[in-house]
Amino acid sequence: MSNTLWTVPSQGSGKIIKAAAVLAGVSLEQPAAYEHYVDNKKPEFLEKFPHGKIPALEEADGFKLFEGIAIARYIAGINPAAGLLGKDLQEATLVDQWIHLTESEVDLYTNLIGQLLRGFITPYNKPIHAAFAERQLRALKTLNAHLASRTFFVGERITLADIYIANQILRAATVTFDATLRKQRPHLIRHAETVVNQPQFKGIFEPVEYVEKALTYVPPPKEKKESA
Ligand SMILES: N[C@@H](CCC(=O)N[C@@H](CS)C(=O)NCC(=O)O)C(=O)O
Repeated sequence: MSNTLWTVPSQGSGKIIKAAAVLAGVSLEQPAAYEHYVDNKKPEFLEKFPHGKIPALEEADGFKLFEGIAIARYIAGINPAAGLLGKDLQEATLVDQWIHLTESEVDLYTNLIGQLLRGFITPYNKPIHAAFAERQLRALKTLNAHLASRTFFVGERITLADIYIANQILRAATVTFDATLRKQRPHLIRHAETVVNQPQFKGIFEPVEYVEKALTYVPPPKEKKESA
């Protein structure tokens, strides 16, 4: 089966899909040529993927899919023997549970805080920033506590939950999840490093720069008033 995956090397969801594909034994090809923010706006791309975003997947039989988690779950399910969705329906649902918690209560806030800090959401609002950070911390606490007595999130083998969560924890560690917080929740980094450093994932996850202190807002320099 030939699958084409549209992504870019820096895209987290693309890395998660590629890692799942490696463990599931599914081969993924790149599109012949793809320029992000150009080709995804073209009618031929929109005809296949109407939301106009990557990652996006097309199989040889014409089956098409977009949304990173949906693609990752599909790829992970192609080869049930790989165990990426657990061994039964209960484990598959636990995989979903941990992914969903991380998506909606860790990654969402890494994104929103990142957008506040970069001035993409204006005006900057300190109490909102603090509320987002607090909500994320609550989820990080839950995830960390679950790992205190386990190597992996569900069962005894790597599942899609581990791949997804490892990537999002490392991403948070570049914005909000700073040295003090990491020390208080040590299982998360131990787990994330274990997952991304699996020899099969070589070349997919690159090292990230952990922040020492959570990033803070730096107001843009005031424009000088022109003298009359
Ligand atoms: N909900 C989507 C979001 C994907 C997404 O935001 N992709 C960005 C990556 S930069 C994109 O393709 N943006 C292109 C655009 O907005 O035109 C998912 O989880 O896969």
